[in-house]
Amino acid sequence: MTIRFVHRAILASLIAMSSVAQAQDLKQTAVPGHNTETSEQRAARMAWWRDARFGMFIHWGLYAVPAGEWNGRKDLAEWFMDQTGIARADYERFAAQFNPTKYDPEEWVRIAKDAGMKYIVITSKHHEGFAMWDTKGTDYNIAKRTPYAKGVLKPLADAARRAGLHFGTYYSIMDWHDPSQSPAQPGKHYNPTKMDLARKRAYIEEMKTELAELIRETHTEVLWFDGEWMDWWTNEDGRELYAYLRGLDPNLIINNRVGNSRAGSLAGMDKGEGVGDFGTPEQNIPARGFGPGVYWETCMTLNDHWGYNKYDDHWKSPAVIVRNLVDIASKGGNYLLNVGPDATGTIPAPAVAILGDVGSWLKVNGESIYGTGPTPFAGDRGSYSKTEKSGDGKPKWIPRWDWRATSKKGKVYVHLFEWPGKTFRVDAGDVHAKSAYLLADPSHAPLQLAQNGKTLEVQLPDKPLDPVDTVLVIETRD
Ligand code: FHN
Repeated sequence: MTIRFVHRAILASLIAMSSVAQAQDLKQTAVPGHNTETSEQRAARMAWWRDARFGMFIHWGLYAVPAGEWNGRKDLAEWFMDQTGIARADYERFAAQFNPTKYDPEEWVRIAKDAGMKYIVITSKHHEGFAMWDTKGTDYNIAKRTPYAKGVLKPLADAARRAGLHFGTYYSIMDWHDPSQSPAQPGKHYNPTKMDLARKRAYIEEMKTELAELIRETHTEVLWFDGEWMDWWTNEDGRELYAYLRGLDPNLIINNRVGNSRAGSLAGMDKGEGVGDFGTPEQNIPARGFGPGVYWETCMTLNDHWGYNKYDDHWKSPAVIVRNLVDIASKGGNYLLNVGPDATGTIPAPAVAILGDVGSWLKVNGESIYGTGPTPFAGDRGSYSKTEKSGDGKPKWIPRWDWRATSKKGKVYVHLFEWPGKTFRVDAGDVHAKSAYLLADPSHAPLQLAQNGKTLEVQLPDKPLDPVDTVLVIETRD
């Protein structure tokens, strides 16, 4: 599904208005008989994921074969079946053409690691219903139906772990191929599918079989559900599935799309009581964070498609990606950035180049991202207008883009996107500064710093060390 980037500020403020209240619910995801987990235990289970901050999303499936093109259309990708209304039997033919001989899981992991990403989440089964491993749940899978004749998930999981990265799997609840579900408009659109309720239990058991295999065979650490917005999938179904999966692996981390509490909203946070461990804003960055104890992760395309589209060269720049990552970390969230490999098993070269540049920035400035907490300052994300109102009559949120902050015990990292000139001045709030230096300056030469009550001033050199983001480190007494 292509989403051209609307003006970031408009989208952020629209979403901001609705997200805060929703986030509170994620804290109380109670699952009967399973939720004896204290918030400390939960924090421990989520620790690696929260500290990682940056991951690679991989959308790969049969839709890579047509590469975005069909009957003159060039805007297609993983929603090929729904956008063309093609019959299942015709779409199945792409399986015979799917033979990714260039697939090199070590190379994919190298690209992710070089980009500074700490975990990988790959589509095990997208809406098309095609399984990327040799599952007993359906014979509509890569081992049974393609000339490649073997799964691609376990080799990637093993390569990721050899490189010290964590591994997760995306799984769609909606299945455009499964006979239990029928297209919304036959011949036109599959989404949102209708479920034959007499076959729902059997489909859920099939899902459990497949998910248990993913846990057992790939030791997936994150289950990234999606395609949950149909009326036949309920929060109760989500709670049951969540308890079943955490029963199989108590360390599992499961997103909030296991339930049906987003109401399909791209804001990605739960409306009312939710299920799952983290919220999933999609193609947007919330205006502010959601406070301690609320986990969330923005997922985003690197161009305009999740799946491979050979015509899509609307790539985001490394600067945009770095600043998105910083913006998200400053609000206490994670960033899951997507690539869509082609049918040969190759990640597009422009994506590899952009990720390489992002990785270069993280090689110098990684400590200001990994394992950090949100900003301790009030003003870096923006402020409420004293005059303008937004749609709901509340003061309008005016985001700012010149700097952000992340924090760790004893340190605050000020990310300067725009150089403030000779002096960086900020209302320090509860921060008590003792010294400052620039992170990219290997000598960490001390900068002149003065704090008079809440006003903190740091004298800066004339020019930034990095035009994308120069990190000013403030060491604190806290
Ligand atoms: O329909 C999917 C889409 O193809 C893609 O997988 C994204 C990724 O988060 N999720 C759904 C749209 O919300």
